[in-house]
Amino acid sequence: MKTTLATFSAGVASVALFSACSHLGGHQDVAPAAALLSAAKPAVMSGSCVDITAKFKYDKLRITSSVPVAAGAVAMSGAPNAPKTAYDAPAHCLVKGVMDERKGTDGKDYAIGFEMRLPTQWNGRFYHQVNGGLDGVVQPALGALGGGPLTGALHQGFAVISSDAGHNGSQNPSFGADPEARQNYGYGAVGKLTPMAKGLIAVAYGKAPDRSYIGGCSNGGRHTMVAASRYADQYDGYLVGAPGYRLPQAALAQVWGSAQWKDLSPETPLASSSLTHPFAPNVKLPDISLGFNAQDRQIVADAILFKCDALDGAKDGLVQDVAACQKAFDVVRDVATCTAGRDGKCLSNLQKNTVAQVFAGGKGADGKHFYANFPFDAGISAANWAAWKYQNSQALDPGALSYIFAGDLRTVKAFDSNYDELHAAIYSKPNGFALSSDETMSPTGYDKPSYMNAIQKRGAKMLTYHGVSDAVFSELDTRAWVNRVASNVPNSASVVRHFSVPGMNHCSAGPAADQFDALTPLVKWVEQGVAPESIIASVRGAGHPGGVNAELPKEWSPTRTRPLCAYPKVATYKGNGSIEEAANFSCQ
Ligand SMILES: [Ca+2]
Repeated sequence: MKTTLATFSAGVASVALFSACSHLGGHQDVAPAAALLSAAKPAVMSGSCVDITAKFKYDKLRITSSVPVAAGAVAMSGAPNAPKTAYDAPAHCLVKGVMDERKGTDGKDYAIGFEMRLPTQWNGRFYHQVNGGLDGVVQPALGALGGGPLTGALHQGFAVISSDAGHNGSQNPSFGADPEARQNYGYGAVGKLTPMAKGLIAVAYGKAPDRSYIGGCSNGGRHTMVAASRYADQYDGYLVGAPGYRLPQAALAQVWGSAQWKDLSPETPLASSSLTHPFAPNVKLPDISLGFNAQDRQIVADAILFKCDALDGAKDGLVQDVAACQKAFDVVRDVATCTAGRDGKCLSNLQKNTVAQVFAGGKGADGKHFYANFPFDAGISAANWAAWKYQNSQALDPGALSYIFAGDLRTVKAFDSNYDELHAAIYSKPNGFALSSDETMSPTGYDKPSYMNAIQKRGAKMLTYHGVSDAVFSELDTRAWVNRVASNVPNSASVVRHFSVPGMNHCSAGPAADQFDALTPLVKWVEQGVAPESIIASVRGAGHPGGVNAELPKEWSPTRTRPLCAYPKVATYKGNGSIEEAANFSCQ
């Protein structure tokens, strides 16, 4: 890591020099420093909630309700008895509506359902909250941020929109049969809602948003990255969490992985399986976790920590130096091999080879990898890691490939698929569709993301974060994308900064400091020109108002904090002071 770091710093220094030269008339190939976007100015809502929506007219829009909401805690989801926020949301106007109501080619009714929450006292900013999974549900437009729900964009005074991305029905992928619904899920809904939302804001406050942001995690991170490639003129700040920016490829790696785990698992009668369907708890799934069970995963986590924990200067249960750890750790070499049965300290050669293959991103008969490799990290021990590898890989990914991700409609089942054919289908154009699944779902030109030049030129910024122990979307894939930006955009650290979250699983959880607000530093970067070097994160220990993380190691302080460092820097222990406090670490 030290060598990489030195190279990186030298690169930044030389770009800075060239930029200085460009003011003197030379080196026009290097982008000039972007103009600083002015700070948003607050405003107060003009008129009542009902008045505003009555005044607002927009093509193919139907407002279904518009009601004032008093300041106070609000429900965090639409589920009955959903928990409420730990904070008071400001007084706001809640507008619900639909756009583009139509009949699909499959005969079903479609629309882009949304809600907007417009605070009475507005901070002058718009936040497009893009949601996770397969969308299909209008999640409350709170602009929730990482970890426990301690803050959110609405709480901070943003006007927030959230949508179902153009179809109704969470976790039901059948909308993929309709080309427009598939396109709306890929990118179209964000494109159609954005000008409408800005128009409603203009009516509500007498001015359009001064600054606009978009953000989400998982599929929401994907939406955000896609928006940067397709709607670069619409947003000033992009908050990208755990982006599934190659969602079809990741889903294929998941389905392939499920078959590898099954091959490792002793046959278990379905009736006695302890694995259940994540969305239908009464439905049992073949228990493919038995071949690499919780104890086995802890063995690997311990071996990773043995090799990598101290590389950042502190044996604290967190592997901060992710890159160095990938070089230092080899699962086949560094985990003891069982000579008899399981003894709680060893794995069989077959187990180790399977883990290595799955972490390599899967591979077809043609030798091509389906997806990125995954980093080894201590969060492999956690429940969320297992849920993605063993449950969602059987219950979610096959359906998504069948209807949305693998070109033409087909039936993909867990365990018995033709992987090479599926892999090719991701890149083929299905009958009746204008784009391949890869083109529909992914940022345009993500292999050479020169579109980030446009973002840079207008002074917009992108902040990415990703849990290193994310089991479905690889943190190394996000690093690879950031590295490709660096190859295509001069002084790329002036437009994108990435923050790894060691130990964290998919968007939250795991043995990690997973509570942080990345939106505030993004706003400061966009509107004040202060580039984030680190973000302070905390664990959710006993009594934490954002909800306790039950998987924190017992020896950690329940109030531990850590800096998340801008890649490629690493949070490094200063050598003295409590290892429970962020102040005793620096980004090196
Ligand atoms: Ca450490």
